[in-house]
Amino acid sequence: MTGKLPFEALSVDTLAARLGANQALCSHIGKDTSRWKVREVGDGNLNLVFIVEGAQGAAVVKQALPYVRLVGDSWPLPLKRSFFEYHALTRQQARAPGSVPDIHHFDEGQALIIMEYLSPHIILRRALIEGRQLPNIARDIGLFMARTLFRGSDLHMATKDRKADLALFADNVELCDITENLVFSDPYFDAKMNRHTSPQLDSIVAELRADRDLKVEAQRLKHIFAANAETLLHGDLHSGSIMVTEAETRMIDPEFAFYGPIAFDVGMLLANFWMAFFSQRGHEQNGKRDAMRAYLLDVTVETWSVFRSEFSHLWRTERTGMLYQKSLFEDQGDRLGAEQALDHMLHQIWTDMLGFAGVEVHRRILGLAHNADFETIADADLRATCEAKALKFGRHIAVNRRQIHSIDEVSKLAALIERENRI
Ligand code: SR1
Ligand code: MG
Repeated sequence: MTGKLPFEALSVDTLAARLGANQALCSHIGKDTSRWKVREVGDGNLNLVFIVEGAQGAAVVKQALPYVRLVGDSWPLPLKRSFFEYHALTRQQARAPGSVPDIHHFDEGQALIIMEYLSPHIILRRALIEGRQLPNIARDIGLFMARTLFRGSDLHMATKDRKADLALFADNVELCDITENLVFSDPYFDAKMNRHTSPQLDSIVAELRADRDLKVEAQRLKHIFAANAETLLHGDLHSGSIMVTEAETRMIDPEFAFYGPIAFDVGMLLANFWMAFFSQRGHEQNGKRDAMRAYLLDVTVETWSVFRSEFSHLWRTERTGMLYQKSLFEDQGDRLGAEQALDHMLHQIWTDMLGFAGVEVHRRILGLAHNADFETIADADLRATCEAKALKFGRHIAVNRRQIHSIDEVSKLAALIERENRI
């Protein structure tokens, strides 16, 4: 297959014939296509994902479709998202080595990426639903976020390179548009594709949509998201974009990558841990989940703490970009000035992170793209109880984000809301 052929979606039946001559794939799995076994395993909202096993190994073939898979061809979506995913993966690999799958091949015309098959990894969201406590995720994800977000910004990069990258990723318009609508606006009015657990949540949903403070805050956050081109974001860093084993953590799927605020990735990620926390009650039938709840709050505390300390370390050791130059601080013996600027920056990230987390929680319960943490709770009353608590929590951290000063305070709030009986 070459990039010059017209785009054609792969299928389980055509993949071996179409990719049988692909050197990169053959070198990883073996060239005898009669021994290839192909499975389509995509369970995300947008793309095809195949696992191809051959005599010598396995690989993943991910292909974009010209529409949103979740909705169908009534919602066209450009294939170029595969280009942004490929370029984001190469940058993440350079900035946080070992944190993403190895890339074997990229074909822009066919919008496909051939990459390392991660095994026995599973999707983090699934592990958390099953009640598994993974010991390394907070450290691994905290480091990934600090390294990619710091090293992709004007704190570290030569500004010429950053501006070139900014221009490259600025074309990821349609995927930004999805986030701008689905995260920041649609949950707060009766948008066409929204859905929620009904009738159980109807009155709460009506209250939230009439909540002026919340709507204003969501739009302030949307403004920050759209206007603060601070660093190269993963752009969709939720627990469905992370693969894990007991020992290893890898980030996948950065097709929403673009230059945006550092706090966005951090907020989206922590929101998904908080949603996992509030959903545990719905998964309790096979044993109590008290320890799992405590674990999840510990994970949020540790993730934030690792992020903070690695970001601070990079600030002190790799601040080579045009922002907060050492010539203004350390070189004049003013180390405290640099620390003051760092505190200021971390405070801003903290405050905005809480806001982004709050709206991410809301959109997963009120919008189009729900998450399995809640969706797999079959009893609608029980699901609504979990969701209502998460909605209340999300509203509190979004609207009061400037008055919340520590992650322990957020853990206490989550635990308090979880213990409340009434929704
Ligand atoms: C129409 S796409 C819906 C959601 O799926 C992706 O994973 C992103 O989270 C997006 O918002
Ligand atoms: Mg995805």
